[in-house]
Amino acid sequence: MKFFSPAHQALLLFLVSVLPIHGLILYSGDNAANTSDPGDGTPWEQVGNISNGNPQSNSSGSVVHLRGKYILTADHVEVKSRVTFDGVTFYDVDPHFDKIQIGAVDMVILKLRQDPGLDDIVLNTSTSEVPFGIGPFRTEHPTVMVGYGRGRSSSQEDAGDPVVWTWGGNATVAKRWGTNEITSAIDFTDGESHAYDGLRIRANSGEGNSEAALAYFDSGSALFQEIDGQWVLSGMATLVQTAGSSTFSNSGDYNYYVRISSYADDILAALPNLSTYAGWVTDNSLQAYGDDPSGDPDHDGMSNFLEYAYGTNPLVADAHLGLRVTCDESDIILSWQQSTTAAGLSFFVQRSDDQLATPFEGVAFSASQTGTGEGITTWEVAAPISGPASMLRLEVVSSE
Ligand SMILES: [Ca+2]
Ligand SMILES: [Ca+2]
Ligand SMILES: [Ca+2]
Repeated sequence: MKFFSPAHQALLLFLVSVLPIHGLILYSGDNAANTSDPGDGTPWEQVGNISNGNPQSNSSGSVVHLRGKYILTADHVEVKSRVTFDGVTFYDVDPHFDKIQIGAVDMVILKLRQDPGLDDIVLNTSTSEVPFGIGPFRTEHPTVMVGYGRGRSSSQEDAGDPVVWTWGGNATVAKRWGTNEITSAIDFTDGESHAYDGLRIRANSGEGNSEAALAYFDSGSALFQEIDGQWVLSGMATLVQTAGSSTFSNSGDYNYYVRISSYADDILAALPNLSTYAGWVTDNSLQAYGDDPSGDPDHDGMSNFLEYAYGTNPLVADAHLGLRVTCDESDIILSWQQSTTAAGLSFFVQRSDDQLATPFEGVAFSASQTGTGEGITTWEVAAPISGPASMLRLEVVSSE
């Protein structure tokens, strides 16, 4: 593909300027406990809640941020319109993106309209999630559950012995963390056509107040582990052993997660490749608005291809971020930003000294990088003014 910046059409010399499932239940039972970042490196900020805008009243489950605009949740979680990671800022779920199920796993990828600006999650690829060895030789990784669902019933004051906390009532939906330990890896089927490699945890007594179990709206929530000094996503919550309550004892309730290490490659392969035009089209849901490279659905004068190359938004009029032109006494100065994600692009400055009567030719001006930004770099070329009327243009060529 090859495109020219439309700004060249007005680029006459001497122009001064051209426009150019369910919250965690804690063993301690406290509905208000563990509702802020544990501060141990757990990727707390990456877990959110999916709702129609009010997690307290219309939540359907939890989500885990993957990278960019993409999130994971359980297939059985109803897709609703909004996601929040902090209860303050809400992001629209993109209705033009068809959720991607990973095989027969109770796990899907959804897409947000906007990038929440969170770090990329690290998916666990090690099969050492399950503790091994016995006694003093036992090895286990620090394991933290983070869910954004409803806590225990606030009307229940005594959990009894063994400890049985009931869910729901007028408990609040909030992000919570708890600790646990993986007991085993299992082949799992749920009777609803899902079959997958799973991980199992057990709600135990005697493991401290932060020992936790899944509850309402924790489906799609995260099981993080610190493995070899790095916090990774080892599990995504799918099921609990009993609904409506959590039993903590030596043989307490089981909770189930998708074993991420079995599917890390599949998850990453399912995401669009943002270094290609086709992947960028998917990322921007341009199929719904017109994805032709020469199209201009936001009517800002920049084609979709140039928006891809410049790293601008194809659905927002932001042509001021594309090619800009200024002059000083001796030079025309072209400046622009370009995407650092798009691959195989080359940018060439070309000149015609006779108002298009002669063909444009490449000129030997080397662009210098003037800065970096979120996903972009900025560039500038100073071209000496010569002749009575010259035109410059920027050619953008893709190797695709
Ligand atoms: Ca346990
Ligand atoms: Ca446009
Ligand atoms: Ca635009």
